[in-house]
Amino acid sequence: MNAPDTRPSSAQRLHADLLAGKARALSRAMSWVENGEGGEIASQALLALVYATPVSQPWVIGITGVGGAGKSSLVPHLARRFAEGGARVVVLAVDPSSPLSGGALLGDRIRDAGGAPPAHVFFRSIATRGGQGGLAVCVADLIRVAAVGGNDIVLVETVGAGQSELGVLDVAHTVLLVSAPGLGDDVQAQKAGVMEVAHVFAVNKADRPGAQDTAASLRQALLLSERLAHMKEGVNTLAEGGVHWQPPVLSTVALTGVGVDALRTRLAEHRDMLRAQGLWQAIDQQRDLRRMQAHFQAEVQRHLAARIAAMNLMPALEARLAQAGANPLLAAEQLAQAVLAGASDVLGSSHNSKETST
Ligand SMILES: Nc1nc2c(ncn2[C@@H]2O[C@H](COP(=O)(O)OP(=O)(O)O)[C@@H](O)[C@H]2O)c(=O)[nH]1
Ligand SMILES: [Mg+2]
Repeated sequence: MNAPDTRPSSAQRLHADLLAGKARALSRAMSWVENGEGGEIASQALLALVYATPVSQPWVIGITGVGGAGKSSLVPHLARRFAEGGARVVVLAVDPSSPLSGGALLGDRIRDAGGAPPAHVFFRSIATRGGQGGLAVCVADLIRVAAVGGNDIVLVETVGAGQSELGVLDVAHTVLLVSAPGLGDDVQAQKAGVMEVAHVFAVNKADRPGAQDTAASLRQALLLSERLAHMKEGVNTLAEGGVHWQPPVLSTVALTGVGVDALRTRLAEHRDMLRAQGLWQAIDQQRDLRRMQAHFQAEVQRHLAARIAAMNLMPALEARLAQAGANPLLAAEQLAQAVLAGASDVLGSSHNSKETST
């Protein structure tokens, strides 16, 4: 039979395997989406298929806090608890600076976290800083891949400093801030704006001296920020409605798993609150909106680059820049005008003295 056109492409096959929940398909699909490992065209095709697949969105929990607080130690405990409750769990570790976030090591840690390794926990460390759309876009794509793979919960571990990490937290429904005594991280967290976005606080290393003080100062800072958040020009806005969630501060010992059950319970309460208040979908929609914006920008750039090439504008611009006293900003503005107008003569006609004087 001669029907070569009807054979599924490699992207279609991988997508089908992902949907069927086949072993290794999730890992492969993530490599394609994160690094373009399937080749640029096939990887883009896979991503398009992934976004075209109707799926229920997983619960995304962002886990943040300064390095050394115990995030990577805590995450396997949480993943295990959720998996034992019947959920399929994906862990994404976004910490390229730390060799501790390596997938193999995380796998070891979940085994260390007690008993036999639970089924349905998948670990993945994200090594890149994200491609064109940045880290948050990369994570959003991987969450969607996880969703198509039939996963219910995605835990995203990220160091809570810097804009790109804060962007990653935007994709989460629930944000857990992990701190520990002796790191001074309550102050750092406030600086980075993480305190404002966290819903649940864990003071880890509760076996260490100073844990009580860390918890107390966190509670103090939360009370203060809550009061400020609801005060607008001296008026308390809390009464005007709006959802009230009092972020709990819990103690954990990631080395032993003490406090993890309570932590899981409070996280689930936050999830239930989001659902009950109808806020759940808004977060997914926000993520899709940001994803659309990123793709829109990439598309515009791609089209413009193609148009610039077709209009053959660069040689003239480069020649102009090579002249003494060239103005790169002016050249860029003229290029933009020319490309947007689709008129290559903008470059020549709108220009002035310099050309005529040479
Ligand atoms: N004493 C104590 N040490 C802990 C606890 N949790 C983690 N650690 C240790 O703290 C260090 C940093 O932990 P890690 O999970 O890598 O922190 P991360 O950088 O936030 O991911 C490791 O040496 C852990 O063994 C805890 O509850 N108690
Ligand atoms: Mg870590």
